[in-house]
Amino acid sequence: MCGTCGCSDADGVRLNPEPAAGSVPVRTIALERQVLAKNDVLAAKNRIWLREKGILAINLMSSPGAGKTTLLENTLRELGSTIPIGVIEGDQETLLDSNRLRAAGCRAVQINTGAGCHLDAGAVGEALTSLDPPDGSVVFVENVGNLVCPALFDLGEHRRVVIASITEGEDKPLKYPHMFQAAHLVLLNKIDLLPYLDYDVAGFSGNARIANPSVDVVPVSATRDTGLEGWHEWLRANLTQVLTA
Ligand SMILES: Nc1nc2c(ncn2[C@@H]2O[C@H](COP(=O)(O)OP(=O)(O)OP(=O)(O)O)[C@@H](O)[C@H]2O)c(=O)[nH]1
Ligand SMILES: [Zn+2]
Ligand SMILES: [Zn+2]
Repeated sequence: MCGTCGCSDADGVRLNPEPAAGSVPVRTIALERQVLAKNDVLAAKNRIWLREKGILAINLMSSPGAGKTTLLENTLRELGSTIPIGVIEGDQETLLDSNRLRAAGCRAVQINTGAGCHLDAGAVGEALTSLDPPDGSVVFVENVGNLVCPALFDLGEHRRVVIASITEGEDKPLKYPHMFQAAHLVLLNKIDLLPYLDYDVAGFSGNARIANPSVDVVPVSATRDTGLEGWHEWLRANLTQVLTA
């Protein structure tokens, strides 16, 4: 468990005991989880640094294995020749993902968080300095695979993209609402597997909009190149917005 984000203590826990027949739950303990003030200060520094260099930073979040690195490999293949792209990789251990992205032809810096379950603004600030991305580029931050803590930590990024995959079930926006509330865009990945699963795409989109009424949901397959035009358009439009802001 993470020692800094509060996920290992009782703050934020709601206790919902099984109700006796005909009754409602007796009590609910609702305590808000605190976002670390120090992280917010460092996130603000990252934001200023990124603005001065005209860099679009995107925080990519999902549960483990939803397809973040595969989407990045695909994006590099499709857009890497027209948009300079750098990646900051977050995983508890290994260089596997940064090696995949370097093999795909992009500069990548790996952060290993050890026992930590999310990236924070301090680590991302150091990685930005090490990555040294060119002005006018896009920096993707692939967060640690986790639908909980990464939603709480501002990294100084401009946009947050959440990837869900259809093998996870339609209910994830309801169970992990903070992650979906934080999203500027939701990509629903692995739709090539739809013929093999009982999965309700419209149901998932409805659940995502319960958490975040204005969010767009784009169904894609990162391995089969399906639906990715919408992702590319979103990326180009957001890069233009940031560069002209
Ligand atoms: N069928 C299918 N498989 C996919 C798709 N995208 C990714 N995968 C597979 O899903 C697995 C995990 O993909 P990754 O890209 O490593 O996922 P990740 O989110 O980066 O994983 P972590 O960094 O470990 O959290 C791999 O076996 C991918 O080939 C897709 O669109 N369709
Ligand atoms: Zn945590
Ligand atoms: Zn990955």
